[in-house]
Amino acid sequence: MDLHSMDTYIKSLIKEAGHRIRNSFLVDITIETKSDANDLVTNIDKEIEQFFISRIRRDFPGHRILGEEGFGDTFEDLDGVVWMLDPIDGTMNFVHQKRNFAISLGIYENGIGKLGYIYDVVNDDLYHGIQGGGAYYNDERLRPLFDTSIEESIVGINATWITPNRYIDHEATIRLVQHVRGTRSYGSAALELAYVASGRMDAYISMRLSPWDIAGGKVIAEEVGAVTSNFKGEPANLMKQDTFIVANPSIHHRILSEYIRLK
Ligand code: 2AM
Ligand code: CA
Ligand code: CA
Ligand code: CA
Repeated sequence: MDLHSMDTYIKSLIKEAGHRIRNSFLVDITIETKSDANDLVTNIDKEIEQFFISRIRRDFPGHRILGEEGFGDTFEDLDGVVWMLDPIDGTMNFVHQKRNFAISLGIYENGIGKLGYIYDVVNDDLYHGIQGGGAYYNDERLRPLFDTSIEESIVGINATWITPNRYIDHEATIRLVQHVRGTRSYGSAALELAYVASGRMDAYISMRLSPWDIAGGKVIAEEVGAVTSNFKGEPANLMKQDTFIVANPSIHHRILSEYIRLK
């Protein structure tokens, strides 16, 4: 795979998709629910996924596509080149806020992340990473992350973490909220990964993410030295839904060992 020519192609594809999403603000959209009443999907999520798939199938017929909305291929393994796409990450924000959502795309070869893209559509901000070639914010190279401490950190965390829930002991995460400098919750896993990679936040934790949520951001984050894993500290599995943390390397272990207690 020629990463440089792929990168040029993908950037133009993503910008075109972003243009289509911005245009959708001018027309009525159809909103449906998926697993529950707050799990939203729109016709735009589906149309954008289909737009990517038609281009990828035309221009890269040997590649496979894993898309959140299910128009791509089904997977038993990650052999060959696989595009992992979330056409709109943060659909609730897309519907309600008209901001704070992103296109998230990762290109993997035999399970290894090669290229990663997170496009903040409304702000026209593109984060991308090239394996071994660095991470970028609007084509400006991002610096490797500096060491930090829990006490000086801003952590991306959802309010459900500090309410009783079936995944984790919320008393432990209440202590995390008390010990860190601040918390944020943007409602787009991909954007939160981009913020950790660009040093705007120091960690982001989620109880349940899917491969398309993290595929692009993992490549970008790892290029600046951020650590990604599940809550057991194992590498993120790109075949299934799992817990997820991305963090500055100096606080990754401490968050997992002191502040996240799995039930
Ligand atoms: P989505 O908007 O693409 O569905 C919201 O906190 C974040 O979690 C978003 O990145 C959202 O992605 C993701 N997410 C993953 N699974 C979800 C689910 N079942 N319901 C709602 N958001 C989900
Ligand atoms: Ca969704
Ligand atoms: Ca998502
Ligand atoms: Ca989505």
